Amino acid sequence: MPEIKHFTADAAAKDMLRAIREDGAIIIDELVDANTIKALRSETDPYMEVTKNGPDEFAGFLSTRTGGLVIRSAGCRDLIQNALVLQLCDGFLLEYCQRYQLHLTQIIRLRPGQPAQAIHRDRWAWGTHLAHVEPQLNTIWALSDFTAENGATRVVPGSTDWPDDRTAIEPEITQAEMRAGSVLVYTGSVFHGGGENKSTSDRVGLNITYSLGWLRQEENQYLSTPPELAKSLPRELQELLGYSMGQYALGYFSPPGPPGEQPDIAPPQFALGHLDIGNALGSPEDFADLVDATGNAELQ
Ligand SMILES: O=C(O)CCC(=O)C(=O)O
Repeated sequence: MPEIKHFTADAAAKDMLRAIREDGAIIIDELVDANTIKALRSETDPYMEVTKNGPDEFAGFLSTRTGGLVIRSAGCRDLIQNALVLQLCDGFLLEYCQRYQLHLTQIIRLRPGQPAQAIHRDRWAWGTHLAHVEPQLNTIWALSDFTAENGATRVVPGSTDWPDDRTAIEPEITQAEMRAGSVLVYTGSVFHGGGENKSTSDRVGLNITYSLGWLRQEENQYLSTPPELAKSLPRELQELLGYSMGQYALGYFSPPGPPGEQPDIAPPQFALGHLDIGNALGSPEDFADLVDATGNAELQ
């Protein structure tokens, strides 16, 4: 059976990145401690407990998915900004974009009896158009132990460059067994899916994913955390949500109001009260990157 490589938190990020590129997934064991998980769950369990089971087979008729976690949980905010995870995102995603963004936050609870989910690629959220880039890097933090019996995520190591229509067979599939506080880091290209929960208790995981800044987010962060709520967050987190330009000219808006009251063009962070807008379309560096990328001298 193929295996997912396990790392300790103090291992070199470059070794983790190599394994992520080769296998499509790694596990970092017990990256956060039991108290962190307990505190986070005390914030999120009340929301999870009242979340209804999924509406279809893929989401899971015996599964719950609870989102909007940026505002609901300080513990989730810490995990979103985990320094090691962001270092891995830098190494993996900045090859394809100027900025990456938070793609979704979701607590996935597999209840006893939940069958295994169809094996899939997360990048299919954008159809099959993005075969030439790695559009996202994902985490599932174990909020309970993940075991073969309770539905630990099934993963197909080494499947990142498979054609979209290849079906994994059982000997190619392993499971992300890990203790609570550990995190599975996996790409948008690796085939995977939730496992079957054959146990008598819930398997609970926190899915936090990051995508290229020029793509549509799966969880609409502007509606889940609208400006009046996002205002209170740290600047780095605001930018991760998307309250920053995706790249030159990508994401500006025109604040509503009578003629002359507001700037005609403002970057998203203006909506949070950051009034020093400079060139609202982006910095000179952003523009230079665009010109470099297109090789189009006429833009200069
Ligand atoms: O819950 C899991 O282990 C994986 C879920 C998943 O891959 C999905 O819902 O896209």
